[in-house]
Amino acid sequence: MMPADQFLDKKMQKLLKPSKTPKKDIKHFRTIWISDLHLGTPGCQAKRLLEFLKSTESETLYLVGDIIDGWQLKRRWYWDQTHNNIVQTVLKKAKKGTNVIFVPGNHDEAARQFIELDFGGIQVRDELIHTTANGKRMLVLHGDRFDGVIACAKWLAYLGDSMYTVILKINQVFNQWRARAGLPYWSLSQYLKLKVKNAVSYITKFEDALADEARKRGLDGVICGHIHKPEIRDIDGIIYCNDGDWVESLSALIEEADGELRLITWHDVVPYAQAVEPQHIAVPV
Ligand SMILES: [Mn+2]
Repeated sequence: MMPADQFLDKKMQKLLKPSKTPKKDIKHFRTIWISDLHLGTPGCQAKRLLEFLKSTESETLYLVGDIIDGWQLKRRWYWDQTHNNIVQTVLKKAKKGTNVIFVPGNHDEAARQFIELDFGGIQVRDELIHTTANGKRMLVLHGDRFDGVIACAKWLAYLGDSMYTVILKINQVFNQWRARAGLPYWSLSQYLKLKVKNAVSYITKFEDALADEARKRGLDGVICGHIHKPEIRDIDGIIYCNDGDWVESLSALIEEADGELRLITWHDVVPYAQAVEPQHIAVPV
């Protein structure tokens, strides 16, 4: 027989285990696209992402780049249990029959050497064409190749990366001061991102470039990530979709059984989501 304390221990462990999403609350989709998770940085909203992964199921799951942030990990190691759980959850999905496809981005470009290989049921691909249930042919890629800053000068992007780290530090101190003065949290990095990158024209140029590429190839649309701006819109007859990110928007692109493409956020699928907004830490695209 089991000693009483050991028995109680087991009981307690069971009670303390985080509650699983009940089966009836799991949302099913034909396809899910997520990108820009930036695992390996404190900016990744890992808990929310894990909740999202556990609350959804799909025939195919695309990881559209910047999944693990190699740039940041090289500089400073940040990896906790939640980050492990995310990787394990994705591997488990692959094992249970979800078609998992990983399209590396610029922050996980090290994985680009494994393109065309399969790992633990995960297929690594540079880009591919997804055909929706209603026959739309969509180009799937991360999108950094069409980002002027990154394509022209890699060192400039690296510089931007360390700039953000500095900005984060300043932001922390600044907000400690604001908190003491009784003022609410204000995101300096968000403000600077808008100013420095001249965001509107930058984003429009990016979106147009991707739509052009799809048009050139005779496709119906494009699905990408990279700029951390979730979007679905028609650009001169081309469907432009961006699945957003898990640093700021906590968003995913999904395909319903009938082929309809929609953007959803963590709020839409996690039934026990609290109204508390996560605190955002900027991560460069
Ligand atoms: Mn990127």
